[in-house]
Amino acid sequence: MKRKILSVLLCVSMMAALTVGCGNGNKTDDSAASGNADTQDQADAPAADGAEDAPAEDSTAGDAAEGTAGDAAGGSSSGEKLVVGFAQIGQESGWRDGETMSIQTYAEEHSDTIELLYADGQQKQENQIKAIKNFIEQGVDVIGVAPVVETGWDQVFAEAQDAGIPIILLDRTADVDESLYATFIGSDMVEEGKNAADEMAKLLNSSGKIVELEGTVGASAAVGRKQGFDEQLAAAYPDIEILESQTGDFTRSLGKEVMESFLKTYDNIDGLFAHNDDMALGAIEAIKEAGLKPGEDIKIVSCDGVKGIFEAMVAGEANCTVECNPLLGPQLFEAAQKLKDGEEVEKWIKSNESVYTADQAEAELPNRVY
Ligand code: GYE
Repeated sequence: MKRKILSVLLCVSMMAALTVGCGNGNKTDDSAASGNADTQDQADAPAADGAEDAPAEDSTAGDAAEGTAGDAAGGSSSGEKLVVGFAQIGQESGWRDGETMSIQTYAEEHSDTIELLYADGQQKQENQIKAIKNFIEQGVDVIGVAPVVETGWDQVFAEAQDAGIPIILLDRTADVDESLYATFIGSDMVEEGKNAADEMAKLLNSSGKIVELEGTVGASAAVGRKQGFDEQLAAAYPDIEILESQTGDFTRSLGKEVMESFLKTYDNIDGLFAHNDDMALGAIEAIKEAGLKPGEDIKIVSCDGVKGIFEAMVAGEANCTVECNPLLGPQLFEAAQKLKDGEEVEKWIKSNESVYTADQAEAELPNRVY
């Protein structure tokens, strides 16, 4: 009896972890916690909190996907509803919470026609792979995945292909043969890196010493942004020197930590390029704690366009953000529906985005939704 209760509890907690992606952590946007209509009750269950704080156990995402898919796949691929399994990376940044919110909100608003199975990979590729395998077992119509790193996807994507389930890559690319995925929906990371270099050059009058905080090692968003930034410096701004470049894993806490060590090593830093705003926000704290003025003593350019960096720009503590649009929910489900209906989709569905500087921040801040 006791065992049965325990297993029911476990199941509820796993389902909660799956459906709400462990909530939105301690990030800013409350709406990120909203799951689709059918799973909202589970999201509200007390067990969801437990799941949120649970250590990143390897099996969590995979098992959770199994737990919920039974429910959701009830009408599933053979039925009327579009059933999409989405293997999210985790909750490393405000940007990612914005993307999760966009996907879950769209599914919730279209719950009469859409069923979303959501898995939070807690930053681990193995969890994302487990979730994809579970989606295949459940026979979803389409699988969406934001690949945490570029490599290591061939086998599981081939399994999906064998099962006749198209793969949509969201926001990050995977280093696989083009035949293994249907489309990539997201930004041009190399372009973002180039834009960041141009903005840094404007701030430094094309000359100075800078440090770089890179994103997750092996993630396409980090690889592309670095490539674009380096290429543009080499091509147009030979007098800007990168003193050191290190990963901050796209998180605020590591951004702060690595910036602290940069500040201990160098006393001549003119600028910081951070691959995302969260790391820049962490670095701003480190710069202030070191007695310097972020945005003045050290110019700051980062990518994403989250609310927090607009606030920092308004406060004069950051200089520029190269926008990267996370609100990809509508495009994800539109493409998935087309694929279910056997229609063609473009191989790369590009996002439209801008560059914002500090002088535009106050006017733009009220418009930011993530
Ligand atoms: O810039 C970063 C997030 O893959 C484009 O991932 C995305 C990046 C985004 O964690 O903040």
